[in-house]
Amino acid sequence: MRVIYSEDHKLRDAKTELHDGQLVTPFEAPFRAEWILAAVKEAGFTDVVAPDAHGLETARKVHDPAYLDFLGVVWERWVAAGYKGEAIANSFPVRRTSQRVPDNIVGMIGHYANAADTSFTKGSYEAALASMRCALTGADWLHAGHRFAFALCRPPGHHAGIDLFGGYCFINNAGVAAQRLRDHGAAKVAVLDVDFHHGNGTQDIFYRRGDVFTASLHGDPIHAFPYFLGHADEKGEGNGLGANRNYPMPRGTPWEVWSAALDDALARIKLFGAEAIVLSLGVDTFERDPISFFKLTSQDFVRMGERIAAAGLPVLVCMEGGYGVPEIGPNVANVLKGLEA
Ligand code: OKS
Ligand code: ZN
Repeated sequence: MRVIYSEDHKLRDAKTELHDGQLVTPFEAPFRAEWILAAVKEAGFTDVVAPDAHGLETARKVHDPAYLDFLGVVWERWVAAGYKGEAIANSFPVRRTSQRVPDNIVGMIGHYANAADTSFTKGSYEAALASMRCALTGADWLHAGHRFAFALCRPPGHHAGIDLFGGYCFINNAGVAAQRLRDHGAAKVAVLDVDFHHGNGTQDIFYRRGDVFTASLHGDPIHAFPYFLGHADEKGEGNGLGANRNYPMPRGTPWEVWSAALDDALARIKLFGAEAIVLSLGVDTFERDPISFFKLTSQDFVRMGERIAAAGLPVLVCMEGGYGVPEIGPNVANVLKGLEA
């Protein structure tokens, strides 16, 4: 298992997250990647490399190029406007409003945001690029004939849509990696999202495409972020009809229920004919995660890896969520152990 990790994740070190009516220190913080890196090394995954110097060519195939341009300039525009704090969207295009992009930076950031929790800060763009490069380097590792890679992506990516950031995500690392695998010649690819939260960005990117199957297991959006997407009746459109599958689950969901959904998703990925799986791995399904409500145990993460490996496909693991508790590291390492078992 090759691990791809960049120190540049530390450039994303926001001080504010709008959470339950207060500006708090973000859950998605640099210590997460440090703890995960330490735990996977400790578990024997010592083949750790830095990402290759990829540009934005692949990202431009899954994101709106104007959105990527926005990510590159938003911080300097915010500073030039004279604002002192971190850049936070507070006004959004919603029902019955124009989708024209405002020139005003407050309007522009609202246009490109799907939530106000995620502050944009100095260094966030550079960190997001490094995170994307980890995923791309992992995709290249699979293309070179290897069965597994772990892209230790930070910031995460699965809430980043075609032209939207939020939920701690800016560039959809898993989506970019899936595109890279397609460009390398894989006719069909699957993105399997096991993070506690629905992969709304990934779904958005591939919803009308028949070449990339997307499946997400998550807290029911009636109760959980991202609230507005992730229901079981969202099955894809046009060429993508039948290539999206959602498994919303209730509070307190344990392994027995969760793993039945996993088995169904894996069966459909096989039936679809995917040649590789990009695994959006969040360990916020853990029973003591501070912002989620499933009941997976540390041992369940080993089983998760084993079941996914049993599908017999190459797997690129991309890091998504998992917060607060020291178990995030061991839980990630357990998935990797299960994959290689
Ligand atoms: C509100 C918290 C919003 C939850 C964001 C979820 C991020 C995540 N302050 N996505 O997978 O873990
Ligand atoms: Zn999550």
